[in-house]
Amino acid sequence: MEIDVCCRICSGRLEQVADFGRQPLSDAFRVPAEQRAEFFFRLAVGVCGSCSMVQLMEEVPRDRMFHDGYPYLSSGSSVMRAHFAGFAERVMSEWSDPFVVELGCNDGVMLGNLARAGVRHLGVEPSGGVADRAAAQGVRVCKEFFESGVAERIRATDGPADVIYAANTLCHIPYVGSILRGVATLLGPEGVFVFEDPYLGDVVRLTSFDQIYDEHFFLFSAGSVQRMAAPYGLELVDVERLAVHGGEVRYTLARKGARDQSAAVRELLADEAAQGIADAAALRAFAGRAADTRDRLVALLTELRERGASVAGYGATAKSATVLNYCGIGPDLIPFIVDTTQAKQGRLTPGSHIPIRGPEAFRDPYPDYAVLFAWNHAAEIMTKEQEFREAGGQWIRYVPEVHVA
Ligand code: JHZ
Ligand code: SAH
Ligand code: ZN
Repeated sequence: MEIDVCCRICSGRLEQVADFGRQPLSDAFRVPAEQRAEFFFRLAVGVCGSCSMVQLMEEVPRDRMFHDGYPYLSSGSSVMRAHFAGFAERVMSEWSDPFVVELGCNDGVMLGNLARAGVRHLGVEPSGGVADRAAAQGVRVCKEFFESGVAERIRATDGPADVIYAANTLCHIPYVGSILRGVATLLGPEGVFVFEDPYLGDVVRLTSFDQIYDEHFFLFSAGSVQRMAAPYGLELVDVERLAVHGGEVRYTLARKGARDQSAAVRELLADEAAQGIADAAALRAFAGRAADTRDRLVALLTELRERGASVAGYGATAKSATVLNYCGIGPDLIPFIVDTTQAKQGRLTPGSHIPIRGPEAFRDPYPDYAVLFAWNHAAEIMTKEQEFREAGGQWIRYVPEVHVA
């Protein structure tokens, strides 16, 4: 049954366009002996008829997702380490003696670069375990959820920020109004708020429905971001398409009137309008393609099991929770998943209860097929795992559609 849900940006009415059913917390990997019942919520997506923001219909309380045991480590990919080092380099070349604040700095993958260069900075990171890792490499970090009150305190003690940065964090925050109020408080007159998140256009184009899970509350587009920023005196002044994490956009906001809007913003806005990027009908079609992917993936894995082929999963991603639980895939179809994150190893995937093993299990011996759940890191993983292919192994991918290669 569909109930009336209001947009978290403008209070407009949401129209439901996709339903991925009952889902667990995507990053709640369970110890096998755990007796407590798992937390589930309804993963459905709606689009606002007024401001066009695409968002979840149900919110998961933030402390259930982000806590001292939060397992995701941003430094786990060499491509991402280089990506964030590149951003730090850019900040250092564009600003002299800046104050940089990062929301969701995780293990310090970006701020570590600024800390080593002696740039004044502060990370705001509520997940204690990853925040400790950032601190261990010299990052100044406060273990809190950023919101407007925290921004006021930082402004009072450290002064205005030149750059506020948030990678794969803003889209995680349903209470985004408090964040933007905080940004408006903390940002210096010429400062910029730069954030990057999965791009609605790429998710729809690639049918990457696994970008939708508890932590990804919003799916931004240039149009919805521009409308979201306006009430806080902020303007969208630049956008940049990023290839990382399966297709993202890096948005730059500045105080109204402080900077000119780039041609890239006008082009992306025009592009989105021409495509009808947030049309309910287009989003329903996307949901239909996701259902096709589910049916084909389950059919393929079932056939492989019947043929007696061996299958493993590669990358116990947060994204995989949506795939596994939406498809009803368990250890009968994928007996184990390998992952380099120590905190995930020896545990079970949420909801689907597939054991997670260290990367050495992959070649002991190689399976016949491997489902690439970390498909956004395909280039990095293919390079590292060339021997798997040479040994006759084949990758199973499901973005943009199910295929074996
Ligand atoms: P990866 C998380 O999503 C959660 P996930 C979060 N909501 C988000 O937005 C993004 O990150 C940024 C492993 N791995 O990056 C490490 C290998 O085993 O796709 C990770 O567990 N071998 C904050 O979890 C996982 O795969 C490898 O060679 O979907 C990758 O997770 C590499 C490169 C990774 O993000
Ligand atoms: N920036 C990193 C980390 C992304 S993980 C990267 O791109 O890889 C998202 C992080 O946001 C988590 O570490 C989580 O603890 C943090 N987070 C969630 N809500 C937050 C908030 N209100 N303020 C600051 N960080 C938050
Ligand atoms: Zn709205």
